[in-house]
Amino acid sequence: MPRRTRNAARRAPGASRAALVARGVAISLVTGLALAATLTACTAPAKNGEAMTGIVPAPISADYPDRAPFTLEQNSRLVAKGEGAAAVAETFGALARVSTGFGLPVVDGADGADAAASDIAFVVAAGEAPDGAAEGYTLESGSDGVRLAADTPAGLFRASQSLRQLLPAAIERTDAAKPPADGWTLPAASVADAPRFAYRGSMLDVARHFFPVEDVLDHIDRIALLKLNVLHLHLTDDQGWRIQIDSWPELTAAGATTSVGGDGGGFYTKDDYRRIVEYAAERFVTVVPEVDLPGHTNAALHAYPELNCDGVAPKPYEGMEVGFSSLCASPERAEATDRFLADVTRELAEMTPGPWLHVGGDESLATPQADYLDLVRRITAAGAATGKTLIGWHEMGASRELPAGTVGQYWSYVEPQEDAAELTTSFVEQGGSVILSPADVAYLDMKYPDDPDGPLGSKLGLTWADGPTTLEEAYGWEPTAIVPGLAEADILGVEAPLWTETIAAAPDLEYMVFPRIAAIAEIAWSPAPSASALAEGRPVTDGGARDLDSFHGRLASLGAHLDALGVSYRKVGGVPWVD
Ligand code: TNX
Repeated sequence: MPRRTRNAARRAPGASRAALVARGVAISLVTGLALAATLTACTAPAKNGEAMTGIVPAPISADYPDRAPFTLEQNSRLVAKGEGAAAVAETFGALARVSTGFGLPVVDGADGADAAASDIAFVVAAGEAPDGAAEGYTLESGSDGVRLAADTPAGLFRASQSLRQLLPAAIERTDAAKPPADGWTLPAASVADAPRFAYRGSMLDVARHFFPVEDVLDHIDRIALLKLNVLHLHLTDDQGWRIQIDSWPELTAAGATTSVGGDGGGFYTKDDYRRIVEYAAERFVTVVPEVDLPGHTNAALHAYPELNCDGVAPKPYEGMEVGFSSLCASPERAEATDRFLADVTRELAEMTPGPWLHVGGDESLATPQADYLDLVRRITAAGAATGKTLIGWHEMGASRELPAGTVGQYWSYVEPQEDAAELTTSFVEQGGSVILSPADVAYLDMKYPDDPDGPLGSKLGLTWADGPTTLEEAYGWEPTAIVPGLAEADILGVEAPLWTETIAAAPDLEYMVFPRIAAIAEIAWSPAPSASALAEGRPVTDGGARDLDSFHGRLASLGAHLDALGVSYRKVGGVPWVD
């Protein structure tokens, strides 16, 4: 079995990259487009002696004609046309200037600067994306230049991530890279692309273990490379409260000092959180904050005795059990509890520009069902009063009084267990939609098979969700084939959660997340398998939209980029990784 490799590329602190990049790009969330799509050849010739190239997630169509490549060089400019194009060009420029050492000035195409053969044009204009898809784009490259075009800045940013993947992997380096042997070339390419689902998420549990801002910024940059557009932060749990709430200061003063296993605590100040939100927005990633209620609340109950039915604060918790804590539904605690719910959701909504607020709702095993329904009603009333659309784990579907549009997040298995399917359908019946995170294929904290006994491998990950989970299992499921009766339009998207009971530092996180998150990103972005493949229950088919050989080949190319970024990913078997 391949062993975990650490790589030599230097890691730059995320902050320095963050500081390099232009700010203030508006978030743009878009709806997915059903594009009747056939996938053309996605694998291009070898580049610079490195790997087969190609894009992850697979585009709708990608052709690599046998023509002269484009070469990025000393005099290349980034020619921006249309509203929002310059900011996207600048984000790409900030990355590519460091590794290439080129100036790569962003110039305004509207001022008559026509793109030359050595330039990259970044264009935002109506009618550029396939079928006008909001995150769709086209990419054309050859010896006469490169043109990225989209209807929206978000689409243009997605195009720039395909550009990033098609360039030599050394483009990712956070120090001045030795130029690749063939120069900074991009194969001649013709790509047309748009996402299948509007919500393509990565979740980080920063409550079981806390991760500093820099780690989160690094993670955002890497998920953006895979065209994910949501970072869900699980901000509170039994082991820690990780977000500053001014009106309830003890939440962080007393509730943030612990984590699983006594590894110390931490929390994000409002400024930290805003930094994360801004860095994400520059990459067209929306932050979804979660406060997990009414269970998973030991840290809050420890900080404020008045939230407990008996008025006594429980001890801090550093174990790994779930389902023992709960807010109190009793009328004697109603004033404090409702004030807590209103203040927390209000402050969180105020610092969150995105449209969503996640209010948890999972595994409230210590809450009697009548109390659970009462508390869910009060939690969602407080959340809805902020104007945000709420998201809850699928258990919240037990309530028939959910605010309009509430989204359910499914975390049972590919084969739904117990009443998970009915609870999930309840969100759709009440006018909402669904995010799919089936734990046996999409939970990134499930162990890999045959984990090495290395310094990190053996202690990382859990197995409860039918684990271990292979890359191929993460890749081999179909969102519309899980909850009976759910149509494509009922599915807002797909998310891969990383729970961190066993994951305490950035290299552990990277090892569990990559490469399996690439499989989830491809399910969320790439065209749906054909109707006949679906009817046969085979989303992964030779030559189809989801072809395992193609995925493995493109993943090897992505691996070279992750190496250059210094990501400590698991080199799973079956992928022709480049050494
Ligand atoms: C289940 S599934 C949880 C988390 C744990 C995770 C560990 C769900 C919504 N909650 O509380 O961290 O399992 O894999």
